[in-house]
Amino acid sequence: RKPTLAVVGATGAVGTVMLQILSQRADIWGEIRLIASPRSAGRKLALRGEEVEVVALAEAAFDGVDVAMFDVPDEVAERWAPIAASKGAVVVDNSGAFRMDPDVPLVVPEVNPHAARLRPRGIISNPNCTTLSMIVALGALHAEFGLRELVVSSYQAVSGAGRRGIDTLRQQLSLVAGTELGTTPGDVRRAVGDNTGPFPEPVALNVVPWAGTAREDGWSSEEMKVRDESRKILGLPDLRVAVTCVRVPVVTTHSLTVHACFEREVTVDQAREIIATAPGVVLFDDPAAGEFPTPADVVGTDPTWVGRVRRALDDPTALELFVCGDNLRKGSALNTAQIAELVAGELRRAGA
Ligand code: 2RA
Repeated sequence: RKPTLAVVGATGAVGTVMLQILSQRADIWGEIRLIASPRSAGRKLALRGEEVEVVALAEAAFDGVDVAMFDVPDEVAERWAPIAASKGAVVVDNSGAFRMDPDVPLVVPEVNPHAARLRPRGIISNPNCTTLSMIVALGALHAEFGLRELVVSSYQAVSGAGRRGIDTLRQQLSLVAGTELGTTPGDVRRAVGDNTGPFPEPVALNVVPWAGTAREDGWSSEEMKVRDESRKILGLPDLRVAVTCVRVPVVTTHSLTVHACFEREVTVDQAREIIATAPGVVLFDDPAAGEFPTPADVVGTDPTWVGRVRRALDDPTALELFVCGDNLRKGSALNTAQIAELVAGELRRAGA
């Protein structure tokens, strides 16, 4: 029997991409049950060439489910993921609720697939999209050179903040398009008014050095996630990480500049070879020909794209990189689907 999959949070920004991905990837699933808040129950969504009706989140919705993917707010995952697990489903959760729980593995199939097998709570976490947008490339370089330190800046797309983030940028762009705004202090802010949505400042014609919520000593939750999750995925609990997260007026695809320091000397040729051959990573790096990844080209694609590969000018053990990844695909839905496929393979082997 093919396993039954539940998609919880099927109507959100990530859920919508998830349904596309499930329609495009190898069809390993039997029933795929779509679950959302009672408000969305009864809606019909396109999946694998058919219309599938959404059912309301309730305990009975997990009857007979083998794997349940969750893309819901932290507090909803906190309540419902253990319920799904208690009913026998392996949960793959995309919220922040369980990522740092020592009894919950945090999995990137190209980097630490083995970790998915040890899941005492029946829950596997999917990393945050900013971590995911760089970690496949870094995992490959770490395997060869041994990572010692990371200095990272993110350039995060508004869809990281969900549909509200996308709507906010689009509305703001309609208010500033074709004007001369962006030339005097505060003119963009006045044009946009209170319409800053999930962001603390206008994001159109601007960059905002903040993502997430406030943590101790001036750090943002997003910055703490990049540090803590990178350490957990790479199995480097003491990795030194310096990170600043920034929101930019891009709809989808997070970018990062990365200064990565290694245990050994590195050469650009070796680094390029590793990046070019690592599964899930594309090297796109010929600046003289105008070739480097940008969000406008990377959006809608699956791999992590790497360009601007240079050895640090003042440190022969360090590399500089520019990395782009679609935050709704590899950054969320795709990685979740890949983890679910790992679990399905394991269940199949156990039943065989
Ligand atoms: C963001 N990474 O981009 C967050 C979403 N999880 O806002």
